[in-house]
Amino acid sequence: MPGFMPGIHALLFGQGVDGRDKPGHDVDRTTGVIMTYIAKPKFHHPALPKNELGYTHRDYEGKISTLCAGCGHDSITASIIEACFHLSIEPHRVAKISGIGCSSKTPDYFLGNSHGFNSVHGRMPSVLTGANLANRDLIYLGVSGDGDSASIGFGQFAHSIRRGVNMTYIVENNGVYGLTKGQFSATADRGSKSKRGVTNSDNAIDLVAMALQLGASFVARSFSGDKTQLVPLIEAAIKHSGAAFIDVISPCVAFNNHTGSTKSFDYVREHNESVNRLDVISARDPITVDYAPGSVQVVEQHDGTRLELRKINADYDVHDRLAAMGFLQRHAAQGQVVTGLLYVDPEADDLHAHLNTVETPLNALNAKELCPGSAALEKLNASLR
Ligand SMILES: Cc1ncc(C[n+]2csc(CCOP(=O)(O)OP(=O)(O)O)c2C)c(N)n1
Ligand code: SF4
Ligand SMILES: [Mg+2]
Repeated sequence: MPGFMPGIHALLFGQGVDGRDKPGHDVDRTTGVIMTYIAKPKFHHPALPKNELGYTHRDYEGKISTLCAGCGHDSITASIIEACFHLSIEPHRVAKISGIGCSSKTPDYFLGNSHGFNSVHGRMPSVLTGANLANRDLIYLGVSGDGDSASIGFGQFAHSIRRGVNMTYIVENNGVYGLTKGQFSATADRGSKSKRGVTNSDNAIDLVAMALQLGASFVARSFSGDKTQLVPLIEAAIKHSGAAFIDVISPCVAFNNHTGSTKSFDYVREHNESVNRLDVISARDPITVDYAPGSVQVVEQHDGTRLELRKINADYDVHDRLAAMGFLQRHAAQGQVVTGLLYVDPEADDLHAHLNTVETPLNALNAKELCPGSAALEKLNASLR
């Protein structure tokens, strides 16, 4: 294709073509190695819908994904973009923090104008906690994998949840270490089979059960293949003030999408036990939805956001932590994957409230406030004697 090659050449070697950005490059500071990436074209259709800020979906995108075609993680990326677009979030108000894994690479593919920190394997929660303590004014989005959070980072996951860090913690759960070629992770179900036919003999860690036990004030599970369920769950988690955890079953098409896997597209579709469907209505939105009495539960949050839950399971109560734990266990024993909003405490507070920290982010305190002088230090020391 003669006309095609010069375009690719231009793209790879730095000359912008047809409105496309030039390819970018990052330099690894330790090795000096240049890693290239292909930027997305900036142009978009003038009729694309805009949100309250005048932004289109395109303003919430990132670089082009390098994940395998069909990977569930890319659908979660699309859902995060959609949720942030709907909520009219200013991208520079978001800090997206991840660990290591295919899942942890995804923050590169959304919110290209936000703050980002791709940390060490399993260390996303402590980096996020530190950033949150230094600047409470940002929206914290922690993105992790089942290996990242249930294996090497299990302790970090647990402590960030029990401390009530104000964040949306998303685990893109495929039951394997995708990036390192498909070993079983700690969330792989006992008895499930690897692509090569090996049976997993270890018990699984259910991160949703753990989050409930550890005191998360918003707990949900969803499926990367169900955007209708996932997008409002992400919106509600972002609006929630406290530790919000979402476990998203996200099939790995390369290593864990076969018969015998309990994290495959087919298995989750066949065993999905959804307890409710959510709509998020911000304080500003006119209320246009009108459900039949008895089929909807309204949860009002601190900031006036209303969560309207269409109950699929009429007996399910999202305010009952203990009942949620029992419900999960009973359905897991039958091989079912329970999804939806499983628990919420709309009155929850967060780590800043527990520690009684100052309202002002540390980066906005001036020198006098940070160093109030020896008399203030003397007074503080005296109070501790
Ligand atoms: C300290 C450390 N140990 C091990 C690794 C190797 N490693 C990289 S990603 C990964 C597992 C990733 O699995 P998961 O978090 O489930 O992400 P996925 O790729 O499945 O999305 C491992 C073990 C590493 N990078 N750093
Ligand atoms: S290896 Fe699996 S998790 Fe990683 S990008 Fe491919 S399909 Fe996704
Ligand atoms: Mg994984």
